[in-house]
Amino acid sequence: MSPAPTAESQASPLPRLAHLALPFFDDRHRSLAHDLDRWAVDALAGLDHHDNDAACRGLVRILGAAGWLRHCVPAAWGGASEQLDSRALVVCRETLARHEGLADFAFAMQGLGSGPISLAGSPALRARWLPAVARGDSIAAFALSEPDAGSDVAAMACRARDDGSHWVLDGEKTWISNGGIADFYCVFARADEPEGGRGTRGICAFVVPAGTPGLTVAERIETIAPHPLARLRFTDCRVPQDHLLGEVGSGFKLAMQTLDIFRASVAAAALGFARRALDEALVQARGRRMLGATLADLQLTQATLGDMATDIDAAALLTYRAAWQRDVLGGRTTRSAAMAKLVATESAQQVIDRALQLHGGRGVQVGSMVERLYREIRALRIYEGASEVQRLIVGRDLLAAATP
Ligand code: COS
Repeated sequence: MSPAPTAESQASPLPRLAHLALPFFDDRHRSLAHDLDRWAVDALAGLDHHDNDAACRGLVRILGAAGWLRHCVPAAWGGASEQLDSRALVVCRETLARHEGLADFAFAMQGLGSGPISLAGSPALRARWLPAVARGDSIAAFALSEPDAGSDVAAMACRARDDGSHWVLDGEKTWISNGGIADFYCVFARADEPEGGRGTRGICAFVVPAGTPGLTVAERIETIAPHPLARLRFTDCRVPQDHLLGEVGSGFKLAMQTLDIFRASVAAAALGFARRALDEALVQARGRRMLGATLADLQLTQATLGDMATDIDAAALLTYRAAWQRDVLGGRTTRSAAMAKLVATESAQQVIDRALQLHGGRGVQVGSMVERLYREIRALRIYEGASEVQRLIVGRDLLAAATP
């Protein structure tokens, strides 16, 4: 039996990128999207998902060799622009996610995992890791969450002790993307003992190279859309003093600043998945016959497609605004990034669910594109701050702004 037509096999290149004809972007962003989209058609076709570690390593390598990972680090260390360019990150993630979720993951983690070094690393740490991240020679990871401190970062228990010559880390980190395959981890741990065990002031950030004695992978974690993920254990894990990122106690703010940049890019990945779902839904609607017509002839289908496109555009405007605000207006973009992540991930879930419904039985068949998208999107409503956290951040920010 010949495979069902997919949006990929029927895509014409130009309308695919028409959504970037907006004032938020410069021509260089549009060119980037166009070039990456063309590259992805061949480079990502037929990716073998059987061994995710190998697939991920391979993706980092080819993304690096093709120059796309240069958008994950600043220019002074092999990057594409002076500072991390939020719109470039958004364009890359949206485009990659539309083609292949694991490629988006591999790209995103190079940025998030090295983000604290880009923002606060010493010249030596930057020179050691960032060019290698941009080339795809080193794999990065961001180790913030703990078994009992996911949304509530200030409740972290992982300890950092200064023994005079080294920082000594003890504790656990979990749900760490690239855990087990990363070459280094940006790890957050507390150097204080706050009353009640909760506080933000003593949190520090460190670079811990893989292979450092005392750092072990305690467990590999399987998820519904598999990617390398692990729980890490630190036992008397000693890193040199100069592996500290920024000042003692600046780790919480550094984590939040990193997330402020990358949350808008999570929104972009959700957009990429949603756009792919709409592409697939359009192919299905035009091709599938029922009740003596095509699905597309039915008003119910037309209304569904209308809802999907409208939700995507609304999410896109929030996402692009957040990235533009950071690049062009500067300052803190916590609120707009949170709004973008909240709306784009929640609405992408709905868009993909509608696409799956239009596919009927084929939609739940393992291996179909919409089935994959259905699994891919779910974690985005949780990682880098669950939807509930984004709502809380927006609400708090509103209240703070309204306080005389
Ligand atoms: N940028 C810079 N500084 C920030 C900041 C940001 N985005 N957000 C908070 N801060 C600062 C605050 O201004 C405050 O500074 P002062 O102590 O100088 O006043 C300090 O950090 C503490 O902030 P706050 O009181 O808001 O801390 P909370 O513990 O209440 O924060 C939330 C709670 C839920 C907002 C935080 O823990 C969070 O974002 N959690 C989600 C974490 C996440 O995304 N996890 C996923 C892991 S990566 S997959």
